[in-house]
Amino acid sequence: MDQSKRYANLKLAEADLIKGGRHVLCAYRMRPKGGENYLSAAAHFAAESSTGTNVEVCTTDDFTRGVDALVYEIDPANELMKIAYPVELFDLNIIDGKAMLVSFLTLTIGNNQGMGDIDYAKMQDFYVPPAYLKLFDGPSVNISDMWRVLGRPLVDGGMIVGTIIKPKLGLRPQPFASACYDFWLGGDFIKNDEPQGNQVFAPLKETIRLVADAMKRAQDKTGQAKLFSANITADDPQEMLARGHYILETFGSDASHVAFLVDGFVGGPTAVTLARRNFPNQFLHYHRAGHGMVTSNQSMRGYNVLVHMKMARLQGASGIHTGTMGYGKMEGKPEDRIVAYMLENDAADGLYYRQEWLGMKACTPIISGGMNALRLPGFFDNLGHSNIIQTSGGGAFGHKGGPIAGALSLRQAHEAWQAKVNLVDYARSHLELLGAFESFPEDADRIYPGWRAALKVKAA
Ligand code: CAP
Ligand code: MG
Repeated sequence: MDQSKRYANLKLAEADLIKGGRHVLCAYRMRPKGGENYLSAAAHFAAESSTGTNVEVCTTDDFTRGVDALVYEIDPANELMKIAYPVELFDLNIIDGKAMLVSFLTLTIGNNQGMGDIDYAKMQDFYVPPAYLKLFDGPSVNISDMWRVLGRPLVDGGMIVGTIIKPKLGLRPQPFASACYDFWLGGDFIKNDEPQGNQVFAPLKETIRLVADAMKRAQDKTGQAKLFSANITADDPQEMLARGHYILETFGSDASHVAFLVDGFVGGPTAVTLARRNFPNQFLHYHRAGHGMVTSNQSMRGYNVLVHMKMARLQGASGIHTGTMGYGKMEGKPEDRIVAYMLENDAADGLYYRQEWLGMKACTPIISGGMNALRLPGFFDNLGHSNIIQTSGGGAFGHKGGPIAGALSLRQAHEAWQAKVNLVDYARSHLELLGAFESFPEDADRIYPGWRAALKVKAA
């Protein structure tokens, strides 16, 4: 059934829709099943994503038609479809009238992801009007609050030197806490790896108690504040609350040094919002493990990284893993920097829409995945700044000098970049950085050809 008469209006101008402020706009890459008319398939997609189904129903009245989602632009040759969703369609809390991301997901990338006449549809960008934006929590804290704990400037405080305790799983409480202590003697920030929690060989309550003690001893030894991001993800909200409260009680006077890590993609909006609303003083560290199933370029459905990041900022993530933009081990390219700008600026251009964040706090890019000291300068050159949380697991624990040297090599690489000194020159007077060249020779050869001769290091 062709529903384009009702669910499409190609005369609508995007500028008018934005000026009107009553529509969420979504751009999709969509291909109809073979032989389907593009506009008809797009209209059906809009119907299923708002007030309709595949046939007219007798209960539809004029008010219903007034909140139809409308296809307002199509470009079949480029598989582009844009839909305007009236903000009235989205579900709001009964407790406080605030918006919920789960409703945005259910409508804009819900049933429409499996329709018989659509080959695929993947959201590329979306625009949130002020009337809807103000109903989201947004971040309560971000990197500025971490800089405050670290005693740094609250603006441009620079890279937070971080790691992930590796191996990903398998350490019992004492070796885990010892690894934390060692890294903290050179670094600032440690996170649980995304699956670390309460495994039988590492009971959370014992591990956290030892980590809190390790933090105190590392702070005493270095005279510097240290930070820990503890994973509180769980299926049951009561479990998440129990973990969060236990962790804060155990860290006690160092509670402000604790972030809460939530595996936000697999845990979903409820897990993220539980952390955001029950622990608003803690940096909400959004780990995105699993996102690749929809965001990868290999996936033609779901949404891309840009959409994922915008959703995370709306939900109130203090920081989210943003990818390494081609400089680390995960999928990515230098142009992905627009994703970081969308997280941290008060206005930014997405792929199809300019988003004004109207003072909503910035969400901090967390850069992780195959990084080490040698890869940092190129990453910062591409991004244009170093106000990020950077976590190197292999880049710290794979350093020939161990985690302390690994941490110091990361810090030295950042110092060199800030001072606009070439890393090879900086390594002449910084042994831990020199050690990074020797620890990651393939990277060194690729990024700094001739480094051996320059630093008089013989081939292994
Ligand atoms: C990195 C990491 C991160 C991924 C996340 C891992 O470890 O801890 O979870 O990088 O990717 O488990 O692989 P390494 P992203 O530093 O040892 O690579 O940040 O892109 O979500
Ligand atoms: Mg990890």
